[in-house]
Amino acid sequence: MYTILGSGRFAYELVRGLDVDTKDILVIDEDENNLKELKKEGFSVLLVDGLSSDVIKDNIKSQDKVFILGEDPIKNLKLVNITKEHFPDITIIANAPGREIEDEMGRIKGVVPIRISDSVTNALKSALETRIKEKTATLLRKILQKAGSGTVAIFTHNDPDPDSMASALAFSAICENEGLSSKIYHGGEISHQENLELVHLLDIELHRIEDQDELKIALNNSSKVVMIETAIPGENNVLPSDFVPNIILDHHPTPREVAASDLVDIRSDVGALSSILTTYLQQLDVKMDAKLATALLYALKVDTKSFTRKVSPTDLRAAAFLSPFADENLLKRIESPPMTPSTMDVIGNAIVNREVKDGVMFSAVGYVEERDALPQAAEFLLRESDVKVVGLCGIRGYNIHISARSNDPSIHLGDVVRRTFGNLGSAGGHPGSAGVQISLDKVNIEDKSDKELIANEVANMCRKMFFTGFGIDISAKTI
Ligand SMILES: [Mn+2]
Repeated sequence: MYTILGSGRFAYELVRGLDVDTKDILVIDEDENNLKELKKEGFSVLLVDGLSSDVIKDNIKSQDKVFILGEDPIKNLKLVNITKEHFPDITIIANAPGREIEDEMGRIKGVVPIRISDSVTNALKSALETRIKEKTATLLRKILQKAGSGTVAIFTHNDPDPDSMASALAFSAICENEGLSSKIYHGGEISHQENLELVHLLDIELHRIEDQDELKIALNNSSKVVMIETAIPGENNVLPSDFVPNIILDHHPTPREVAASDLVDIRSDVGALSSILTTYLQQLDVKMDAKLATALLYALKVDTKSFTRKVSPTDLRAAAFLSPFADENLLKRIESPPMTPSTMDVIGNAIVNREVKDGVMFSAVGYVEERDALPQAAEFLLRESDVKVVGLCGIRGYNIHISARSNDPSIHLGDVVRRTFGNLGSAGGHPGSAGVQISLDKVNIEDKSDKELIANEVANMCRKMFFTGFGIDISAKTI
């Protein structure tokens, strides 16, 4: 049985929405007008003089589910308390207009407070959002339908990450759906094993722009130019700074106004651009395949740190939509790509050479074949218990590289390495991950051909500086 106390307009909607027999619902109210309509529709109603303790005791049974839907917060709280006095284990859903009442009701066992007016506002807002999304998707389709002959040129930021690659892939699927050819361009390099694995396993075709001539050709052949996850021409992308693209899609707030001739869609409240592209794919009825769904879902996981960071309802809806299409095995293989033998060697040496002081670990591995081995090894080293910071130093070509990682939220690693190494080369990064690159010229070595000597000198210098950077005093002992 469902008992509804203090009916009003919400009760009317609720009882008609409840998927149960009309005889299983009893509405009790003091206002005859509120009950008239319901009575006409066959619901059991009870008109009372006042919602007194006796009325509640006599008309509710302990197994009932109770809704208290009046609009007066104080009265609702009183009714909750009276009902609980008689039936301590009963479930009550109560309208709690206002934060204070909501908090107070929330503390009572078995009471679920809801702010009905908020729910109404949210429903209205989400209806508006849906409408705006539909309109933007229709607008995008119109823009693409007007694209002349040529290729739609999709530009990501220089060193594309999973989110930009998956979003670019989604955009080319949209183009294909409209009967247009497209090409994805980027300027820099694709690094990180996982990213390379993503490109390789999903067979993503990316074109790297090497020089101005190539850029010119790409732009001349394009019917429309789209910027993906990069919004300011010339900043972290190969486009000229005075260029105006047709479309900009991003999910990062931009420091200044950006301009596109056809469409700008930047939603900085969404965790991954891939989620925004997923919405477009849905709205435009683009056929989803395993490759695209896997790429988008992987990107979504990376950008939201497996749904623990900056997740919005749009991201969750995208994940729910994508997961049935995604290839679980493929996803697993991208997430833990096979390691090269030389990376294994680097990890081995890094473990052997490690030194830990006050939770700070430093290790040096001398010359490395792949620069990417350093961050992978640094991440691995951070798994040692009680270690909160790792700095791993290696040499590649004429450069010293340090990959640093931290799991201590009180430390901003990027700031520390910039302070410590900034005057020798490029150094900086994020709170949890940072990097340093220093030319070998900065190290005082007489015999430049003796690689072992160089490696030792570099290790000593970096070790001393790294520990000192974290305020750890060390004697200049040789590793
Ligand atoms: Mn992103």
